[in-house]
Amino acid sequence: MITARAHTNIALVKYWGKKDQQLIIPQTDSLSLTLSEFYTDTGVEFTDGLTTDQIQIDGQSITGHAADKVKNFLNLVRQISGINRYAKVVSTNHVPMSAGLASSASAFAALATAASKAAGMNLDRRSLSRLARRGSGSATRSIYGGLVEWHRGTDNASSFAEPVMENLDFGIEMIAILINTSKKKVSSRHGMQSSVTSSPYYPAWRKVVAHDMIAIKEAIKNKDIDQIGHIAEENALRMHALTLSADPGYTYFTGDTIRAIQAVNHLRSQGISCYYTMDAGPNVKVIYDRKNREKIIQSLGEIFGKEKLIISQPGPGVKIINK
Ligand code: 2P0
Repeated sequence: MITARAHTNIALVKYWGKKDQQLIIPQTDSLSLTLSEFYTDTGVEFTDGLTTDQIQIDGQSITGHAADKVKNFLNLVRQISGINRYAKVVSTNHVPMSAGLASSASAFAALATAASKAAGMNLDRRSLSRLARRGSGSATRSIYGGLVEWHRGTDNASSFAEPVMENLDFGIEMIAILINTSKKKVSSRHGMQSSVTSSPYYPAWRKVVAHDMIAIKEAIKNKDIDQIGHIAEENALRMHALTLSADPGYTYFTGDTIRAIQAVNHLRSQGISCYYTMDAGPNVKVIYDRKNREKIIQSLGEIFGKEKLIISQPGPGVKIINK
């Protein structure tokens, strides 16, 4: 069995919409930070004697929609590699306190890496990034560590990620505030498509991302955490405006999401710089310079409880962790 470890990522410039739903070609570029604290280990073995793929996640055999997504992905790997055996897949999510932050990004980045290797292929990172993309868009970026850009491209060959800065030495850090860990009502896949087809703001979003990609790469070059955080915060709010402006409109925010936003704004008004971002769920992630960590923990801990705060550093790219 070949086992790979991939870390999840938080988008600072978000991916929210596909141009090609089959190949998962996005409407826009995006840029993320890979995170040290949240990762998935996935083992894959193609063996004789199986009559179907066997998939186990966190100790449970899975069936239904989640299993179908994995089987479709394994079909793709079989098609590319020419292998004709079924696979045994064993996957474990490492997320502190079973926080509900497990993500398809780390899952499909680990699966792409383990399955392609188990099928006898030796793919380079760019090819792994393309392959991971076919499982889930955000997985495209989780092949690499640090700050990572996904070029939207126009076809399978041109849509892949690459690192912007892999080893980060300028103190950027993130706290995840665990607000609600129950399963979301609107999946990202459905939600983003609804935004593409029904939000009148979608054309403006494409322009926002084109602008933010240039600005954030400049901020990264300057190692300017305030500028990175500011761009990420505005980009997140504008992504969430696409959910509110869809038909039917919806939101991933809860009351506690707003409370967290207000808490970050309050910290900033006190001269402690930190910035928020949210994905397709209510949890809020706070980006800041690690020199401000204690003050931020103190303040957010008073509101949410320190046990609800998880600190994460920038994380590494995908690795095979056995032979
Ligand atoms: C992102 N998100 O850039 C954005 C921001 C959530 C909000 O990518 O349909 O699970 O599998 O390609 O990657 C979540 O969507 O969606 C996501 P699919 P995915 O990280």
